Amino acid sequence: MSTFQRGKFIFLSKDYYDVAIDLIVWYYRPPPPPNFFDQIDLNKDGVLDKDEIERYFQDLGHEVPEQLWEMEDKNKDGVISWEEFSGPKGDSPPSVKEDL
Ligand SMILES: [Ca+2]
Ligand SMILES: [Ca+2]
Repeated sequence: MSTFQRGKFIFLSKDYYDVAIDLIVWYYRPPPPPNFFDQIDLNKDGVLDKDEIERYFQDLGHEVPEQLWEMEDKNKDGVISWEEFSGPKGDSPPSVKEDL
């Protein structure tokens, strides 16, 4: 009787253990969101400048699209900020230390 209960207890524990492992694996799996902004922003200053955009399209073997700056640089300051960028860019702006 006591042996049976002991065995059952171990069986249940292993089940819970497996579920816990599954949850941990699920929780810590690397997130796969594409973040083009981060890829293009080579100097990691939180904005995309002309050099970075040109280099990015050069690597792709394409010309920089004519309307790109018109469409993306909404405030016309010559750089594309994370807020302005319309492509995949992750969930939050890059952590850049800025003067407040
Ligand atoms: Ca940059
Ligand atoms: Ca801008």
